[in-house]
Amino acid sequence: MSDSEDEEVADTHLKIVVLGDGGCGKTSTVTRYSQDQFSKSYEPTLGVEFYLKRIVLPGNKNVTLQMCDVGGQTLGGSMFDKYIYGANGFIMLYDITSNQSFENIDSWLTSSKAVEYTTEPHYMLVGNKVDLEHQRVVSKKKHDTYATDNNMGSHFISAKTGDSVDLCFKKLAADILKIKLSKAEVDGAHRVVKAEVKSSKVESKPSVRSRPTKPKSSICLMQ
Ligand SMILES: Nc1nc2c(ncn2[C@@H]2O[C@H](COP(=O)(O)OP(=O)(O)OP(=O)(O)O)[C@@H](O)[C@H]2O)c(=O)[nH]1
Ligand SMILES: [Mg+2]
Repeated sequence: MSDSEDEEVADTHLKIVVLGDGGCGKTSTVTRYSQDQFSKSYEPTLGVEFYLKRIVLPGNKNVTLQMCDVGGQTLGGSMFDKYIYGANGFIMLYDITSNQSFENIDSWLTSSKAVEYTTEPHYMLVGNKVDLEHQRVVSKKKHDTYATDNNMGSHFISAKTGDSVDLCFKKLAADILKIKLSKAEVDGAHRVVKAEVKSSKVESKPSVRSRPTKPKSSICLMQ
């Protein structure tokens, strides 16, 4: 084995900071991405929490993402600048069912831009909770206009189902490193969503003596 085969190429390290109002789903998003888990309960994050994930980008580029999950109550706090120091990229998260969380993106953006960076960070505007599409109050048009006006990438995700979560982080990392993702990588990144469907099938000939039947459930796959 030659020396060059022994040599380990060091991972590129990127700091990705997730910002947004309390309850919009920041912890849920990074937990989904790093551990593939989701919890329905809400425990507000105090200060900041860190998560790591190793990914491989096109060209066999090994990247370690350090994700900083910043609590929604830290905006305007004395530690905020320290949490976001040295960020390479920001995920500006809001909840598509909360107008307030979208309106407040402006405050998060202004605060994050008040800090000095050696290299200008990339920004991604991300609408979370698309599994609650029927409760959407922030229109796609409003989202798109804001992202374009502020030179941000744009995604819609669901931390609950995992829809587009991987793609969102991967795309941000690729943008920062100026790596182009292929169409197949982008299209193939949408995960399969499993939804339980209650069957409303009624027995055709109910017998008076028969016991009441429980509703049956099956798994519906959507892509
Ligand atoms: N339906 C649905 N609920 C979600 C989704 N993401 C998060 N939630 C729920 O929203 C609540 C808040 O989620 P968190 O991830 O704790 O919110 P956060 O942004 O970290 O909040 P802070 O730590 O206070 O800043 C929890 O009850 C989650 O289960 C989603 O994609 N869909
Ligand atoms: Mg949190």
